[in-house]
Amino acid sequence: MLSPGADALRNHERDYDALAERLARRGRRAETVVEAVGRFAVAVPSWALGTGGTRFGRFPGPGEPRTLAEKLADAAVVHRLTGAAPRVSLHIPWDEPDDVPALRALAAELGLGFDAVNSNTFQDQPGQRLSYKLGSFSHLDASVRRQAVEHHRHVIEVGQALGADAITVWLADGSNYPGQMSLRKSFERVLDCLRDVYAALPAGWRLFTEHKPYEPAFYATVVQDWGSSLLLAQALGERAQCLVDLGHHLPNTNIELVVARLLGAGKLGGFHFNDSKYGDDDLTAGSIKPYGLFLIFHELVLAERERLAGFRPAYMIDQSHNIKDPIEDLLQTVDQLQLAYAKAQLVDHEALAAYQESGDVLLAERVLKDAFETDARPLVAEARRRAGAALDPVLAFRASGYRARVTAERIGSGYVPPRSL
Ligand code: PSV
Ligand code: MN
Repeated sequence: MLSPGADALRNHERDYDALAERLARRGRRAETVVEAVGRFAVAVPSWALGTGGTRFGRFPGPGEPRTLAEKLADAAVVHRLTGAAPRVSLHIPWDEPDDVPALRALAAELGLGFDAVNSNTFQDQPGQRLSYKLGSFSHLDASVRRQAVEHHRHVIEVGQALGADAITVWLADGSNYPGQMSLRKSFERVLDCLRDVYAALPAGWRLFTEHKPYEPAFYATVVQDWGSSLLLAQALGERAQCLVDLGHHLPNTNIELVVARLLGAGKLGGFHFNDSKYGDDDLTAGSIKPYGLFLIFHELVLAERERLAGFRPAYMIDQSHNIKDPIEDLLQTVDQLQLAYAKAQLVDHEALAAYQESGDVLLAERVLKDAFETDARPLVAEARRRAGAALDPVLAFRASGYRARVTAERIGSGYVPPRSL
């Protein structure tokens, strides 16, 4: 247990008791929510532990991890302080392990495991034989497609050796101009290649198809929307499901509705959590549209309560930490996800169903608002306290001196102290 200090603990207990009493008056049990939050877990992406880059440059912070082992050490801190981030999602080849058994042993020592592995056929790698400039799975040249499939087989092998049980496939394939490629046939070629990858899945593995409307293919992306993603998952088979990255939607898309549709089809495989204002901004989850995040979790909690067939979502983060300390940003993110989940647990489902039935629009909406507007932070803090984690992960991290310690150790991490702020 991370000692929060006597005052902080006493204040927390008072806040928790007051909230529990208030909730009891509304017929909700604080205990039930705390237990549910205690079971919530989300994977940390290996690529988010270093500072992200923009087209304007990359500004690494002090003490950045230089190696995959150092990334795991940082991920373990996120887990220790939140109690909710026990797995890491690797991106290959960005984080290709050179000694897989050693990495697996190190992860186990740190109390970590591995979640879905991510492939990369959206960038040409040094020494790569054939270029993906004009696509990977959708490429007209069969040898390029074969190379891309081979890469996926390799990613699965690495994942299997690490104890992962899923692969997420995001393709940048598409076109920048009308006429560049056949809209129909490019999709068929992608499906053909995915069939090969699907056939290579080890027992118990799932394949997640991740869509994105644009970037880098600005005219027509092959897997551009949840409809295309669903077509692929349905054509592939039971172990293929769709992954929803919250930043991969055109402006104003009703993402909770997309989630509901995929749930209804038994094809909701998982999430890449983040938030955005304009596009695929990869900002901290809950930082821009917290009500939207809550409504997504409301759909997930409904599915959980109804024990929906095939409901086993893989929760992962996919963010780019450009100007915040990556560890702190991840701590803030996990906290926001725990909070949205806790609030969704506070919904009075019986009342909601009754208002829906009687057509009382205003009170039905108010049930959701009541849950969303409840300050659920003491419930989340209590779940973390019981897990031996921190009441306030960001403050605990700052107080721990971890960043200063690793800054002294990680010589050559690329950090250049600013001349002035
Ligand atoms: C693409 O924008 C994406 O969301 C995919 O999940 C990638 O694997 C990840 O970001 C990193 O580029
Ligand atoms: Mn993503």
